[in-house]
Amino acid sequence: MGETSPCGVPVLVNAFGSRRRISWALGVEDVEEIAYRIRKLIKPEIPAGIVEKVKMIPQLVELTQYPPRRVKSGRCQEVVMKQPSLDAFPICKCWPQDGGRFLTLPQVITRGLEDGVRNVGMYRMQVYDSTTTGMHWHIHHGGCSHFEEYRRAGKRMEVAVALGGDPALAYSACAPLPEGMDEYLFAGFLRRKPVDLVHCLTVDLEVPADAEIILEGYVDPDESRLEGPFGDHTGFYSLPDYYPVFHITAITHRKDPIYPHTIVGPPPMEDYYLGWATERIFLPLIQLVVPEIVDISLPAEGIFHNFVFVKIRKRYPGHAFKVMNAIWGLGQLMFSKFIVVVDEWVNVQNTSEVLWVLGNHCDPERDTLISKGPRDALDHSTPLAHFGSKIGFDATAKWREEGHVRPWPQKIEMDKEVLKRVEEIWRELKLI
Ligand SMILES: Cc1cc2nc3c(=O)[nH]c(=O)nc-3n(C[C@H](O)[C@H](O)[C@H](O)COP(=O)(O)O)c2cc1C
Ligand SMILES: [Mn+2]
Repeated sequence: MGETSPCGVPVLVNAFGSRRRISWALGVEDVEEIAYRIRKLIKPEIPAGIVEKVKMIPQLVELTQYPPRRVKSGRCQEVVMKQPSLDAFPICKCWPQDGGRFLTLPQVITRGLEDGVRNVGMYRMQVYDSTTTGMHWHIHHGGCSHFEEYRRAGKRMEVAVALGGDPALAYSACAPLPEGMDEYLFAGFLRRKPVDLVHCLTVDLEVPADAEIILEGYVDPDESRLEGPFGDHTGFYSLPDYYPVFHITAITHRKDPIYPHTIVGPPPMEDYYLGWATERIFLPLIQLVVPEIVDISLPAEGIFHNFVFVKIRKRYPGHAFKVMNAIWGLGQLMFSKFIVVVDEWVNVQNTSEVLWVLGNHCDPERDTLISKGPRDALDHSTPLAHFGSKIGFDATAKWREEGHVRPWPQKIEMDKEVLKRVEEIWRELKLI
């Protein structure tokens, strides 16, 4: 995992690359523990007695302890490079046709011109030379939305980039938080400890004190440059396109920095596990708005947005279509290209089971809904960039009220008694 590069700086790659690793990175044995904490917070079981109610107060007060804290100094500024240069770091080229070397795990920090609220997003950065890079924020993302504000005002935008630090920081940078919510506040919640921030040296922004490496600089609204190609997490090269240029004004780092890196490509790669953590952690929040959703799965083959399998507790005719529409309206789930809605008994975590039910339960004409809207910037199948169609499949059992007048069959299941008897026989024969 930790390799020392020719420039002497070790590379850390694949730190998030399994369910166990991403859980450990977020300080838990299983990310479901975080989902449980969120569920408790948004739906606390208010006890009846006054004494029990008072006992709940510390749990609620805990929330107020997470906002980031400003500190005077931090390890990320132990060394200030006299001549800032990216050549000091082992920034890698990943795939043969890549347009160059890319920073792949940067926390890109900006501040809104209008509301002053911080955004931290993970947007890859192509190295053009020792002090300039690309800034590949997609049109739908927070960094780009801040940049638009600066463009309208005709001003340069200051940007800081943090590499490393508590893994909760990098995770928060790629988590689909609602616009206007500070990712470092969320990181504080995840690690149950505020994120310490220090002020930058050449820009008016704050960065995590414990980060390994900090790049400070700016983007100019009047400048763009061809970025890519890049072997992307879709499993295909994303095509070259014009993006803003990041100019570095300072680089600071720890005394012995470690350079964090990830390689994306045909799934599953490391980013799949970051997405999986999001699927688990954000489920309680999705359920707050769409409570009939029992579970959701974004299988690796679907690179997050292509396939979304949803298990619902169906209560009324057309319910599956209501859920599809809700998902298309929910934050970054708006990119969901193929949604499959199934009944409560289906295990959406098992792709094979979902495909089996989809094939059996779906009449393509009656049970599909084609919609239109924003599509992921990396999707090369849309006729136009960023805009296209989406389809939902209602793979629930159909009701008479939904126009299905024929009887609906039962799923084959063995009698419990028979299963028990067979197990007994196997035990007698010492087969199990
Ligand atoms: C390894 C990795 C690389 C990513 N690269 C990009 C990228 O180059 N551009 C982009 O817009 N989003 C990229 N993303 C996705 C965003 O980080 C993610 O959608 C995040 O929620 C955006 O946050 P925001 O809404 O604050 O902008 C990447 C995610 C990961 C995990
Ligand atoms: Mn954001």
